[in-house]
Amino acid sequence: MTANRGRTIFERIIDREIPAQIVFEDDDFIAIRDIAPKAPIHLLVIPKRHTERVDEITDAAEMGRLWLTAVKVAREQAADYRLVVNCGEGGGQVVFHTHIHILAGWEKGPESD
Ligand code: IU
Repeated sequence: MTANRGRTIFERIIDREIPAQIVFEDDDFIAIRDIAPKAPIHLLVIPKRHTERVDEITDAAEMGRLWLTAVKVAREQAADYRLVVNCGEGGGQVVFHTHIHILAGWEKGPESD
């Protein structure tokens, strides 16, 4: 058995070792509710293939599928939304498995809360 050392929380969620509120899943992606929401709706769209950060994805089709999935999941939740990617420690990234934040649900836009 491979030890869990080095695997991120998101890989453990994908493998169902840790529970999460899953709002979407297909063969390549999973979308969950953020455990510490920074907006009324705060989801994370996570590719199942492990990369540490979004700029490690070099295949245009793979990057396209990631963004198309984020937009699809976002539009199922809200008419308007914000997509955010934190890339690297200096960019505010805390979990080093690529993910896109979907933030939405404010009454009057992101600065209204
Ligand atoms: P970041 O882009 O790496 O900074 O975002 C990581 C997000 O993962 C952050 O918003 C956390 O609240 C969220 N998160 C989570 O939803 N569940 C967890 O178990 C952990 C972090 I650790």
